[in-house]
Amino acid sequence: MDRPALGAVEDLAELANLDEEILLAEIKERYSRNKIYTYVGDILIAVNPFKDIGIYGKDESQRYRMSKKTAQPPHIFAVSDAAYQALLGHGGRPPGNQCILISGESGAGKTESTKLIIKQLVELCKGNTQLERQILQVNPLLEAFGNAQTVMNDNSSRFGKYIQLRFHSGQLIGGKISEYLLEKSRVVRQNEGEENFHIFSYLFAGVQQADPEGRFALQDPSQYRYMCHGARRLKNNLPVLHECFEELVNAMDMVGFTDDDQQDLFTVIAAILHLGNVVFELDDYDAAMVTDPNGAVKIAAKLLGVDSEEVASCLTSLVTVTRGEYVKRAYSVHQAQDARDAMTKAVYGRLFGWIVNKINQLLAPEIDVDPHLMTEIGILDIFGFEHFEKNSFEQACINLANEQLQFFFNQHIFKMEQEEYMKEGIDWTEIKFVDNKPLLDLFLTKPIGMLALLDEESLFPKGTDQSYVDKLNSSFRKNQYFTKSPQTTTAIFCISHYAGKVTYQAEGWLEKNRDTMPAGIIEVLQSSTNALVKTVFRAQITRTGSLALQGRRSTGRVSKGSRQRPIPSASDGAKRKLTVGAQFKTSLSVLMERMTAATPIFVRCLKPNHLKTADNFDEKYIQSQLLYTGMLETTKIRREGYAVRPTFEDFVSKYKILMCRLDLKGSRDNCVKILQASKMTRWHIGKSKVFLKYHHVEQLTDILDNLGKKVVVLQKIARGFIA
Ligand code: AD9
Ligand code: MG
Repeated sequence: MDRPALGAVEDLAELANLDEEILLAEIKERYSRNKIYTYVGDILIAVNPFKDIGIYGKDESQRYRMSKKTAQPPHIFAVSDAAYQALLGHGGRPPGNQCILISGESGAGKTESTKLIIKQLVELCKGNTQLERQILQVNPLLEAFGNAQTVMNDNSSRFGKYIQLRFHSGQLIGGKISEYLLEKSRVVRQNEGEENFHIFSYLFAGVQQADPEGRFALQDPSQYRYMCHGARRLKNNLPVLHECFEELVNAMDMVGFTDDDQQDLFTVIAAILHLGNVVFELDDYDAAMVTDPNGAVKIAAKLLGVDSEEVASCLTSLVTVTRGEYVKRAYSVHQAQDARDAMTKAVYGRLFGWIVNKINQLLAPEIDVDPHLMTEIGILDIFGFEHFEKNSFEQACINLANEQLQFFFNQHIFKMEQEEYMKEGIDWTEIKFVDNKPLLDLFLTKPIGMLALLDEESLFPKGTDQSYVDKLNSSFRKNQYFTKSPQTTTAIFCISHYAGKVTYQAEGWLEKNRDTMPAGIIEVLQSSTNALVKTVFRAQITRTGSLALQGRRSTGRVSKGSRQRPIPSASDGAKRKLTVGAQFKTSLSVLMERMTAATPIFVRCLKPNHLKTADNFDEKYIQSQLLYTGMLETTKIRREGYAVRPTFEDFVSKYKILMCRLDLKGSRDNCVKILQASKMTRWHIGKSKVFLKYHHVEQLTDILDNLGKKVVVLQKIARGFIA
């Protein structure tokens, strides 16, 4: 047989010869022809084109509606279609929850893919409902507050999200978002070449609409410390940013944020900008004081609806009660600056939590649906693997989340599948894969994983970033994934992640993990006259770090909840404030639990170059991504393996019609009879399951369809006779 032309094969699992070079050459050739999507069995590879290739219009949307996988070229819309069909129970499996897991490094195209998947899902179940219009606007809204320009991506997600779309009888009835670890530190500090969250630029560009009366007292963006890196780009891009502001307002209108909500949000953003400009100096007694009590602090306090002197006092001193007496301890200038930044981060973090909560209230299922009749498609879009010149606590958490996702992928694609072959007695040659479990253990094991040690050090009064690194150095001196710095006096260490070696600077980790608020500030903010500020600071923080609002406004929607384990909240007994690391660990495990309970569909995004440019395929860079994601092994297992594995009962119940016998029992023999009648080859029969390849399911569906057509014709003929 002739070898197909390079780039012509749409499913790499069909390639007869397979090695790393062939994989790379196929993907490269397809990319050069703007064919950015390629299948590896049921997994979709997507190479970021960094340009509009015009393949997401109405025509394509129509083409990938209840379509067969092999009938159309690979496409992200096909992923939505596959998930939707599986949700409804088409194609060899019982109906059930699905989850789409999108991975890839920062800037590889995960968020764009997420938006396209949701757009197509809405098209597939289109009922032209208000809810569908709301759901389409959720992403632009979240991106304004949660995304920012970084070195790796101009629209980088600085939080992870899991979007659950809920269905009843194939109709969209609600949605829920879970957010993971917003990078709050960005509000107060951005690295060289990076910017603050988009919302700050949008507010400057739309200030005339947002603040016609000039209450925000905003000056030129270059005047604000928190805008230090974005001010110049802002000025050069005003028309574009103004459009972004208008889009944001439209999105908020559409999702259901009232004018008051929007005004409150913008007010708090303006307050944060002023808060950043509060500076301190030492007074005659060597105590920190606000340099200009009538300046930035006054405007910020007014916008936050609190007393400016109280804010100034909380930022410059700590009041404790010892044996019934108030003791006031003055801060140094440095401590005052830290207190100011901690306050800003808390305000922004809670604001973001409030936005997510509000969206969830607005998208909660309106109708009273029995949770057992509700199915869902979850879409995971996390922050991609990051490796900057300087990597801090945020990068460690982001990279841990990516390790966890890679582990989940390995479990599903290699471990569980191969274990099933063994258990079911299928003749199988093991395909090896690189197991990253030791890396998860390095971070997560108790009591000596990196996060546990960080918690220990954070609670220890004398703990420092350096003492934490010293502990890491001694605990992991024999761990092959951990490398200590040759200079033991610097708080630096290296971790060999699945996606590459990353050097971490531990400076500030303890404080970031503790995430403490200046004493007294919470009380001050809880007494605010600004409704939003008051609400978010009266809310409880749950064990996963999200907000649990008390006395929330009723939306008139009734949510019956889901069958999943509810996320435990801090009010469930644990009064002690959890560290950021502990919250993140819990939210990761809840996420894994949810994903395990659903059928996963994987999308692997690849980034073709570091420059974010179109038509630029950096072979080495792509090759490294193929290597660390285990793409060659994945292709092999998809080529040799059996991706669909229904039980005898499920198989017979679905296909017994092919034998024209509705009373057929779900036995091994009956499965064999059906398979032989279908004239297919290369299937296998295990001890309790049938082992099928993807094309088998399509072939069986074709036979069923043809049979259905014949029945219709016969019915018509019969009716003709009777008439
Ligand atoms: V991060 O981990 O959040 O930093 P992502 O989410 O993987 O990252 P994103 O989806 O934001 O990356 O894509 C980065 C940029 O690539 C987008 O802003 C687009 O400019 C570009 N992109 C991505 N996918 C497509 C596409 N299918 N068509 C055109 C695309 N451009
Ligand atoms: Mg993203």
